[in-house]
This record gives sequence, structure tokens and C-alpha cells, in this order.
Amino acid sequence: MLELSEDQQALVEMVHDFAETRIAPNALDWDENKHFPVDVLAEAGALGMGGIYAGEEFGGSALTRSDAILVFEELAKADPTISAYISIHNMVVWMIDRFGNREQQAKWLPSMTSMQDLGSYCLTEPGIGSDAAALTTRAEKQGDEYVLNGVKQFISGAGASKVYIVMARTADTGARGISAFLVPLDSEGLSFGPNEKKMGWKAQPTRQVIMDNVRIPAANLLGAEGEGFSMAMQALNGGRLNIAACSLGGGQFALEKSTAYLKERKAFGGPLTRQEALVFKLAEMDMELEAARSLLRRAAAALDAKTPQAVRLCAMAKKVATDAGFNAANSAIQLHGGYGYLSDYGLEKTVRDLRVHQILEGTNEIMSLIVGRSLIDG
Ligand code: FAD
Ligand code: 2MC
Repeated sequence: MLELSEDQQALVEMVHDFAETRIAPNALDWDENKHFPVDVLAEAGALGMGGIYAGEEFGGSALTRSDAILVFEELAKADPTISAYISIHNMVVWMIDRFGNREQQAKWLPSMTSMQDLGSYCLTEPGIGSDAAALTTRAEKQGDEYVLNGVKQFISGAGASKVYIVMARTADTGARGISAFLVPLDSEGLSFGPNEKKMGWKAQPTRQVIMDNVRIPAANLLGAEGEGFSMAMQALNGGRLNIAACSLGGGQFALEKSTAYLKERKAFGGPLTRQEALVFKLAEMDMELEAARSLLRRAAAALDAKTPQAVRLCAMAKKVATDAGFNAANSAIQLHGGYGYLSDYGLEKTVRDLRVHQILEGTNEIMSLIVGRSLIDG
């Protein structure tokens, strides 16, 4: 069933109104000034976007993955960078909601579902990205504490976030020797690298998270020792859906802007919509986005239903949608001619923002690896 329910339509309208009024008018400015709008994120939290698929007891909205992708596509039409950060925050919230014990949920969730406090997800290290099970950050149990040492690379929200979920090694047994920890911002020994200079995603900070003998209570272990990799991967399944949705939002923005522009721009005695080659390009963008959207909804439904196909479908949707979104945004620059290259039109920003979706939350090659393995291994 691909049509939206009445509740979903109301959800989309609510997010659309918020994104149009609170995000879209500021997106170019936030990008230019590398401004991370924590106040606007808190407003999104007040509307229920800080714990979209977390339970209601501690402030979550208890919606489905199929609902969440609608939220992220709508937010991304206004700004893919802000939408994507809200997705990462939701991954962190979900891990606490899904795997935390009652004390952890009660302690950490209320201020996070409201987005008064923000979260970061710390898996990647300077020496490992795709081969995540080879991570080297260590956590050693000493009495009723864990001591963490290591460096996490490219951490979104780092420095601004209050809570860091850190995947660290507690045993030398590969993926099964990895555990997940809740590390608060004020931990002694925790520091951050400089905000990385990067192509896009400028409205959110990306920094190293450096742990030098960071001591945290043993009560901050999430789940049991050795379960961290599995939890991190389960969180990424949903993250991949959301990033796919962010790409569709950016791509849809580019398509709609291009359609309006070609109707208005005059050349060779009439509007550019008289040039069939250009209308075919719009049609191709529309077809690729719609095909990706259908696959994304199928993948979200599979994750909601917890079917065995879910991991494979999430990987497929991530690759197909992030490629479709990037291609649409890039085509939009061409359709706008020289104006597409100017920052004021918002399209070069969309290209810069969407480019990294093909790299993070599992590169698109890793998505092919997951799908390929599912064919070979069954
Ligand atoms: P590598 O793993 O070194 O890969 C290099 C190239 O080799 C890639 O093209 C890759 O696809 C290819 N490759 C590697 N292995 C294979 C294989 N087996 N088969 C085929 N090709 C392969 N990480 C976090 O944990 N938290 C965050 O919040 C976060 N935010 C990020 C924000 C930004 C702006 C960026 C750029 C990255 C972020 N990341 C984050 C890290 C991101 O997830 C990694 O960059 C990504 O997983 C790739 O890892 P890598 O950069 O080490 O590349
Ligand atoms: N869902 C659930 N479980 C998963 C899973 C998934 N998507 N992927 C792996 N697992 C489980 C798997 O079932 C296995 O469990 P078990 O030990 O019970 O058999 C365990 O994890 C180990 O899996 P593999 O044997 O497949 O491990 P391998 O090392 O061969 O490959 C790979 C794992 C490459 C798929 C994984 O490392 C990966 O996804 N790499 C990409 C890393 C990534 O996505 N990083 C994103 C960082 S976050 C980010 O970028 C942000 C912006 C927030």
C-alpha cells in the first residue's frame, strides 16, 4: 500500500509547515555561516521529531519507520543537512529506547526526545570506516567503571551533542567483542578535534571525538558486553532509510525548482518547456525519484514488519535513493544554466549536501556488498 493514510498526510503537512517557515528561509545562511541551529532543532523536538520511533513513555512519538521516511523527505526539501542531523539524533534515541534498561531510558531519553539535548553516533575511526567490525577504541572494565581510550572520526554533531554512543572493543573477538557505551559530554578526558572543513553538510559540525582515559560508570553500558556491533548495525538499518529519504527530499526540491524554472525561462521564442529534450530530462528525474521512493517505502515496511528481507532492502533503498537524489540535483544545475551555479539558487548547496549521502551511513559500495552477499549467501 503506497498511498498515504490520513494520519500520514497530516504528519507530512505538519512537517512541511515547520520546514517551510523555520528551516527553508534560513538554509542558505546556515550553510554559508556554518551555523548549527540548535534552537530550531529544539523546536523540531517540541513537535515530536526528536524521538520519532521511540516509545511514548519518555517523550517519543511511537511512529513507524514508514512514517519516519515521510518526515525526513519533507524536512530535506527545506535542508538535507538539518534533516540528516535529525535522523542521526533519532538513531541515538532509538538505541537507548530499544536497548537501554529502564533507568537508562528514564535518565537519558526525556531531554533527548524533546531535543533539548542532542546525541551523536560514534562508530567510525581514523583508520576504519567501512570495515567497522575492525574498530580499535577500547573500553576496559575497572571496578564499577569503564575506561575508554581511542579516537572516533567524522562524528556528526560532536561538540554540540550532550550524549555520545560510542562503539568500543571490550574483547578481541571481532564484531562480537564490541560493546556500546553512553558517554556524556562532561566526561573528563573527552575532547574534540576542530570542526572539519567540508564540501557540504556545513550547517552541522563534524569533528573527531577523542577519548583519553575517559571514565564512565559501568551503568552506562548499553545492553550487554559484546552486543554493541549488532545494536549499531540495527540502528544503521533505519539510518539508511532516513538518509535515503533525505536524498529524495533534496532531489524533489531540485525537480520542482527546475520545472518551475523551465516554464518561466524564455529562449528561442518561447519558454524552455518547449524544448522536448529538457522536458525529457525532467521526466527522467521524476521517474528515478519515484522509483527510489517506491523501493524506500517497501524497505521501510519491511523494517517495520521485521522481515528477513529488511537489511537487504534497506541497503538497496539507500544506494538507489542517494544516487537518484544526487543525480536529480546535479541535473537541476544543468537545467538552470549559469544560474544553477550561483549559490542563491540553492542547487549547488543541494548537490554538495547530497554528495556525502553516497558515502556515509555505509558507502554505496558497502550497500552493494550487502545486497551481493544476500544473493550469494541467501
Ligand atoms: P573507507 O572505508 O576507507 O573506504 C574507502 C573507499 O573504499 C570507499 O569508496 C569504499 O566504498 C571503498 N571500499 C571499502 N571497502 C570496500 C569493499 N569491501 N568493497 C568495495 N569497496 C570498498 N561516522 C560515524 O560513525 N558517525 C557519524 O556521525 C558520521 N558522520 C559523518 C559525516 C560526514 C560529513 C562524513 C564524511 C562521514 C561521516 N561518518 C560518520 C563516517 C562515514 O560513515 C564513513 O566515512 C564511511 O562509512 C566510509 O568510511 P571511510 O571514510 O573510512 O572509507
Ligand atoms: N543489521 C543487523 N545485523 C547486522 C547488519 C545489519 N545491517 N550488518 C551486520 N549485522 C550483524 C551480522 O548479522 C553478524 O551477526 P552475527 O555475528 O550474529 O552473525 C554481525 O553483525 C557481523 O556481521 P558480518 O559478519 O556481516 O560482518 P562484516 O565485518 O563481514 O561486514 C559490514 C559488516 C561491512 C556490513 C558492516 O561493517 C558495515 O555495515 N559497514 C559500514 C559501516 C557504516 O555503515 N558506517 C556508518 C557510520 S555512521 C554514519 O556514517 C553517520 C553519518 C551517522
